[in-house]
Amino acid sequence: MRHLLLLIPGALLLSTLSLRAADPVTEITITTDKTQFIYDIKEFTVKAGTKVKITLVAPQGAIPQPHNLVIIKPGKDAAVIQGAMGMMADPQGLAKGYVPESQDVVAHTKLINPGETDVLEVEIPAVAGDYPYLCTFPGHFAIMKGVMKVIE
Ligand SMILES: [Cu+2]
Repeated sequence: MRHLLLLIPGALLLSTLSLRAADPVTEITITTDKTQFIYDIKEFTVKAGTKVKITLVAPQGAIPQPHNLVIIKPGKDAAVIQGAMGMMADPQGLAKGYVPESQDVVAHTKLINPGETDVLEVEIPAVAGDYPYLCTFPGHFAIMKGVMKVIE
């Protein structure tokens, strides 16, 4: 009995430490659909000022269309979509992943094809709000989208 009492504080301390170490980085895997231009996760929540590691997965056997994931500042999705559409006439559009150079883009993956993955590490902005994410490949952004909710 005496031994048990002595062990408990150590165990508590250890679990507190490991929770703290794991806290700042949220890991999330977002998979593109095999037949539709959609993500399996359309909303997730993270704390302002932390980090999120997003693994974008395009499954094997999906229809041969490239996808990316572009995180955008609140309310700026229309502006970024307009920029992406402007790149359709740009011979370098595909090479640039159809991601416009814009202050409104927080972070983005590269375009990936079926069977590929890309990992994106994002420093979550300090400002809370709804950050849209979408695929900027032409024709996809209308439905291939979600929201990263940043909370205080
Ligand atoms: Cu797409």
